[in-house]
Amino acid sequence: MFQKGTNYYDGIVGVTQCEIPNKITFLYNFTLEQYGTYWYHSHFQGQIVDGLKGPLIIYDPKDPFYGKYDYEYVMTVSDWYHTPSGILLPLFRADDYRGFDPIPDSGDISGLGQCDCEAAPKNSSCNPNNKIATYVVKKGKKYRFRIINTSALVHFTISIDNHPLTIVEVDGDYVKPVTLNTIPINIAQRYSVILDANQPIDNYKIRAHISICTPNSNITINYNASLTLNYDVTGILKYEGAEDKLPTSKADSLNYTSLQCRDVNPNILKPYYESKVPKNVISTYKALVTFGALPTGKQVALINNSSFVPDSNYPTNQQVVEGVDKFQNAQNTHIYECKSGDCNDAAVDIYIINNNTDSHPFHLHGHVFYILYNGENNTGIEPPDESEFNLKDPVTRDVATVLPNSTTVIRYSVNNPGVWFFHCHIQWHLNMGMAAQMVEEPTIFKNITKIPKEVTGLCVTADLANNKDNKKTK
Ligand SMILES: [Cu+2]
Repeated sequence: MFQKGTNYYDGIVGVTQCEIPNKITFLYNFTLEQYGTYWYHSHFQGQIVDGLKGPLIIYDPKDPFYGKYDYEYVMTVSDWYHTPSGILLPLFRADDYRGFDPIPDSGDISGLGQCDCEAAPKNSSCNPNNKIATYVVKKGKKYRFRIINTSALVHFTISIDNHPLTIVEVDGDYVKPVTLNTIPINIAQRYSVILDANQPIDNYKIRAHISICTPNSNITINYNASLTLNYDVTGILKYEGAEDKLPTSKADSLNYTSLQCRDVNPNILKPYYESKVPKNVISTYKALVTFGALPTGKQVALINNSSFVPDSNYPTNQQVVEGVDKFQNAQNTHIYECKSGDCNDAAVDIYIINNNTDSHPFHLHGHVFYILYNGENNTGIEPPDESEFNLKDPVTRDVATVLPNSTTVIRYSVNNPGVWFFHCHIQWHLNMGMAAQMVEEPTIFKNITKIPKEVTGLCVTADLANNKDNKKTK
């Protein structure tokens, strides 16, 4: 969300607040300036893995697609770990761990998934007879599905047999309708699609295919799950009047292999409302994304050779407000202010230069960005040719996938003073430090911001709670 004027309610430990201690209630109180399909989730430790997340839908009274559909559904797709993050994360972040990202045990559609319980981790709860996510439709009606990928690790390709899907919204912004049979959706991305229930009354398969876009090896945590995981998560599109039985429909053209770990081609998405790409680029941030190791041997993710470590007791935005203007390397700060030219037209370019074989869904807080350039597979880290940038009609998003050994270039308007988190949305990569902080207009931010006591108070409370815990263990 934009969080204009309320950067301190953006929810990131070490960036905009201290953690909320156990048993403390904290109210996020902010003004909405956006409409569309969003979701809320924790970024603290591995809480997202344990399910601390949910959809957040904001209805637009002037939605241009009202009247183009009759009903709507929210459909989340996600991976699911049967082992709590409290066990997974310490194993994953141990100095001597040499495997890759922990593998989920199953996938689900709107919280319902099927799992081979024989293969589930011992002592984990597993229901072999879970219901299948079912969406009931009436023949002759049209439905808007708001699809959200709330995973920790995996990418999905989604299709519904015999039903093409017309995209009308991407990450909260409307686009000119585009009809596809299969929708690739990376972590944290959202699509609204319109489905026409114009087929014979029957049950049709919803197919949500899992792709793991990072390598694994037999020393990866939960590696066995990669062998037993059901990569084809299914749901049912059930017409009213259809029998209660499993669908026997066939996939019409399930062409997911070419879409795995990718976005919907940004070149086919066009903004619904004309918008002018800002031209006064006041700052360019070249973010080289790599993996490496600390002297201790601990594996880390790096941006420009620095692994992000949050200052959990003194959030960056509080530091800026108190006049701090120099930050440690591990803070991965990028600071910019508009000092010349038309500041209403000011913009920042981020080159996400991916120098490894994973693909990464990068997310920027506080903004939507234009996708100027989406590099293709394995073209290396050479700088992209600026003449290929789309400055005319690029789609806006807030999560973009950067492909393996490729560069993606995004641009956003400098219109929201604050400290904005920029990070890979693969939870495990975030835990490894694949993140940076955009310090936007610090002078203005300092002058206009008074951080509420409830927010700064969290730091004191967290301190007290930690001290108490320390005493207990002594
Ligand atoms: Cu990543």
